[in-house]
Amino acid sequence: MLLSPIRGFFNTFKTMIETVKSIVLQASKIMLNDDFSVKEKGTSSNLVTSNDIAVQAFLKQKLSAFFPSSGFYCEEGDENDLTKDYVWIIDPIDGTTNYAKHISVCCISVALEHEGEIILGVVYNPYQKMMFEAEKGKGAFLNGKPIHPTNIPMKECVLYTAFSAYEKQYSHKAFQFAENVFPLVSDIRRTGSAAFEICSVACGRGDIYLEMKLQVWDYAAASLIIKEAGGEICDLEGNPMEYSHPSFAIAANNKENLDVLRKIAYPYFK
Ligand code: LIP
Repeated sequence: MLLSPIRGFFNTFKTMIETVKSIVLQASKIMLNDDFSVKEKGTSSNLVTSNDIAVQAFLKQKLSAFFPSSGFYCEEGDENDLTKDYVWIIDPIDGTTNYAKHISVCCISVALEHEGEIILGVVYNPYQKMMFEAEKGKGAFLNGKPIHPTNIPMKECVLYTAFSAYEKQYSHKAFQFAENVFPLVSDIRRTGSAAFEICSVACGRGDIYLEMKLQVWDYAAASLIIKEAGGEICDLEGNPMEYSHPSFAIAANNKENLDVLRKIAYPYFK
């Protein structure tokens, strides 16, 4: 396995994921500092705070030192580069609107991409001290305990979904879909953090998820976590998630619900 020399090196000290979790925990201290400024990124619903920038700079500095030949692809990116062999895909604060309004559902999301696949993912909500993690082929964990999605039918499922806050010209589709799917599920939730919602499905705190036009950094780490937990995730066409461009994301506790949700959604969003 290509990673083994790298893993060999890092096993001398800490495993790669233990080091990444340690760096994310250190970065969360910046996030928990309430003294930050807020700016708009284009529209009033698309915000960035000074702590998004500070968390991202810290993560880049520490991960570059730890893995010098790696590249970065980050939300507040300046030198984004997916051409390196190993690329860190980072959302410094997923759920920035929540963060700016002191709503405690926001996460640091760090993924490691290699040859088009996510091989390591960490999603951390410091307010609820929830550390989600996964390495390819090794299962998924919440605070060190193995996690798995529910296995219940659609009518008992809680659906996480969103309404295209950043591009409101698409919101009518999202609301039409929500109104028509609502009778087929138990209830709907919207937390404002894609990474947190997909990880919540991975650990059975909610059951299915759908969102249009997500950025890669929103779902990269969480997409590995849900797969390693035994859940499912795909795009609107039913294909595996891509990490080189924004995507539609559908996630579910099992394949049956993934296929049903996708077939319901397709006419609204195709
Ligand atoms: C957010 C996502 C959320 C989505 C927002 C935004 P950000 O990420 O986590 O689910 O609805 O439009 O993309 O911008 O806070 O990192």
